[in-house]
Amino acid sequence: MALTTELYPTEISSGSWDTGHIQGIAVDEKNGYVYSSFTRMLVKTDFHGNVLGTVEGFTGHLGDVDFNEMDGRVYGSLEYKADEAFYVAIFDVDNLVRIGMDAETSGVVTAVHLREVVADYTADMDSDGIFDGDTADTADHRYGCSGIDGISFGPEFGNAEGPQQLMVAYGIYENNNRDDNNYQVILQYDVSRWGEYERALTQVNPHRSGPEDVDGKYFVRTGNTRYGVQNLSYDRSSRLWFLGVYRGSKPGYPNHNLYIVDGTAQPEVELLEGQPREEKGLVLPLLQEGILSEDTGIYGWEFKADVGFEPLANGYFYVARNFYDYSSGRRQESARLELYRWHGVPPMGFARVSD
Ligand SMILES: [Ca+2]
Ligand SMILES: [Ca+2]
Ligand SMILES: [Ca+2]
Repeated sequence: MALTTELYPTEISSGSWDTGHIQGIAVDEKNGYVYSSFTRMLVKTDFHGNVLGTVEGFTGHLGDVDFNEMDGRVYGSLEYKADEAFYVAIFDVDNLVRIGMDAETSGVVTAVHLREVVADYTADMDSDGIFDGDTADTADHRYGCSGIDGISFGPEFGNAEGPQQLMVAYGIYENNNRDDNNYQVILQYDVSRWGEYERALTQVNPHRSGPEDVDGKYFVRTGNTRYGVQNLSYDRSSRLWFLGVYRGSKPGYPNHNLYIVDGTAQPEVELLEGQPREEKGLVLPLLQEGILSEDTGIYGWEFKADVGFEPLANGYFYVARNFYDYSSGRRQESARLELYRWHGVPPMGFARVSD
């Protein structure tokens, strides 16, 4: 059932599940579906929280998700760090019609491998001949890359009228002892050419079918965070990109939990600060609004946007609030989506919409 903005429920239950915590949400407004990633499963509900189906059996980490209005499918970031395999998982959600569908054998999921992420994740930055693997306590991982999480469709940066692209943000390890991890990193892909790469998910023997190169790579200077951009979202009405993060702890930085990029602002080629070798990159300026840290020039906001954050029409947003549900006698991961409206006044920028 399609909804008008007057009919958005002010709360939607995501259900309670034996899995990891909620990681991201995607909304198909036209058909009235909500998709929630719970780390090892994808849940499909309607706007009343009725569960319509699940995809289960992911052995990796399913992160943030977004709905592609062009092809009617859901795209999510999917990591297998031990295998050094990083994917965009693509869900054929029209066929997601029952609970307990299998990630590999149901035919609902295909995956496209992202070579660029492997190169940065596995970079031996101190050139000691050893890649230290999945740990934050190392000089390895270019830019501090821990993998991928935030994902969103939207126009190319600085070209808000342009065709939609898929943007995938890096996870970045929290490490206060290095200077090359103060940028968020966002990869751009034109998925209209991805048909040739899509393969079924093969988790025991991860396939490597995917584009050789990115279609864009951008840097946003926020200071270090804990695991980078958790939720990435583009809001058409404001033309803003929202980067929800787990707060970092690096001294000298403001360490906010939300940063915003103006989708109309032009990226500029700049020397990237703090890199071990001189390196230039396309840097995106932060929106020059919010809470300014005078020392660093970094603008940020204070709003939890890290486990599910999705722009709707006309300035409305659903934001996930995660909690444990003990009602079954055991601890289950649960969440509810709360309706907010963007007003742009710091520190939060948002007001709760209630009945
Ligand atoms: Ca090393
Ligand atoms: Ca996450
Ligand atoms: Ca997203």
